[in-house]
Amino acid sequence: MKTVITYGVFDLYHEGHENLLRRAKALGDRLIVGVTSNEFTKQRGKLLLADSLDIRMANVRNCPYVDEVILEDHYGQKAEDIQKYRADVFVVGDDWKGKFDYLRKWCEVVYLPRTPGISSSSLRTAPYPKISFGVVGSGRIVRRFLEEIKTVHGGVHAEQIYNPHRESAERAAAEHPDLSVCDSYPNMLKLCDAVYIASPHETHYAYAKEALQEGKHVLCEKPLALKEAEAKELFAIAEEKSLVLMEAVKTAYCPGFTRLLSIIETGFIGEVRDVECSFTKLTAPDVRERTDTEYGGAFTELASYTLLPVLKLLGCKDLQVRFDSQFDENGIDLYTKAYISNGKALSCGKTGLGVKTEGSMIVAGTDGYIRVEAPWWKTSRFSIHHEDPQDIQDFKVYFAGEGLRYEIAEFVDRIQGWHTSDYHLTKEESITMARIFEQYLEYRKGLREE
Ligand code: C2G
Repeated sequence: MKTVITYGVFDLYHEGHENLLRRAKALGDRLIVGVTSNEFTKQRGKLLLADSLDIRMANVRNCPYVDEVILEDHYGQKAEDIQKYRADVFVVGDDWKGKFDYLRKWCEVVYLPRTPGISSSSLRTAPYPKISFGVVGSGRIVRRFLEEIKTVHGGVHAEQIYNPHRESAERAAAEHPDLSVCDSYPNMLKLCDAVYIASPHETHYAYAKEALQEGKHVLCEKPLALKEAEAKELFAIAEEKSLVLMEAVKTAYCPGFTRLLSIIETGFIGEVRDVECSFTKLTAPDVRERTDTEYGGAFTELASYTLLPVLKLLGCKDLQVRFDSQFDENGIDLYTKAYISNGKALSCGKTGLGVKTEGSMIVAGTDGYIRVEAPWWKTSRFSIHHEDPQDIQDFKVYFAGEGLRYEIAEFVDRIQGWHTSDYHLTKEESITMARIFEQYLEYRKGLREE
């Protein structure tokens, strides 16, 4: 009995896959196929799968050449499986030529010619309407966005860029040949399907409102708005026009943070009683966030992150909010502690510019606590601790690149209708954040008037 084994994602199952499996089976008597899990597929950079895992596995199982289907969910599994199943031959398409030679230690390795002219990613792009992004702003985050959007399949392209300071947009476009500079925001809105707004905080609301009124989906950098009423209005327009409006707090969409929350929800640390997290950044003194006396400062720049776990774990209702800030000579806050409680749990979110502290997060509960390693906002490693100091459970969840790909992929998923839930960052949470920003700016204004 000669056993052949192969692996694949098999998204949007097609003749290329079938050809591979037929030729693989011809090399032996039994063919085992490992189908890659969603999480492991994402770890390998393929983000936007069209088929669910059970559809992908069912398609492979229904193939007449396949005898057994297993799930591939971690690096190193191929070596384990080949020994476990005593596979005689490992087969894969020759787009992987050389990548699996190390398996020759256990079995024959065969790279078969790919079927030309077909691939899951081309199929994934073809049937779905292309989404053309217009980008507003051309600062640091835009450069990261333009790189990250390339990792999101599904026909997603940034094609226009607008900045009132045209020369800045031209510099960004120079680095991205398929990006054209628009001379006005209304003109850009005519050319795109969705906008990514990454302009200074105080302009977000107006840009988002105009885009929504023009029927465009909006992914807006945090903070979406600095007033509760403005945030409410934006979501109302989006709902009325069946448009997607998302606040781009990248942590909310990354798999590690989602895993952290679901582990806490399952009761691993009992009832949450305290959330402490920090986000501080040492910057040059002349950057926007340290010179704009009206909208700059540590809290408006970074508190979208520190508010996220607090609102996720304490909820958005009946919150008591108090601030403590240290200001520079211009009344800009360099270090702010936001104390938020809901009658059952406490929290302290620390934000700092020009002050540096540990970027970790601690969630304290009645049965133990979770420590999320710095930078907690790129959640990838966390551990659960109990009374017994030896009783520690470690978790590691892959965080790809700059992490913007997760919010972009979710934005595209929701525009395509592939999924509609806003559970990663709900409307209520975005509106509550805007309310807390509004409270902070009133607090700061009050202190300046004293
Ligand atoms: N394939 C092919 N011809 C195509 C498309 C795919 O022969 N036109 C082969 C691939 O080479 C692979 C198999 O079909 O051997 C599954 O392809 P994918 O689903 O794209 O999976 P891939 O990401 O290539 O997975 O770790 C090994 C990988 O898991 C292979």
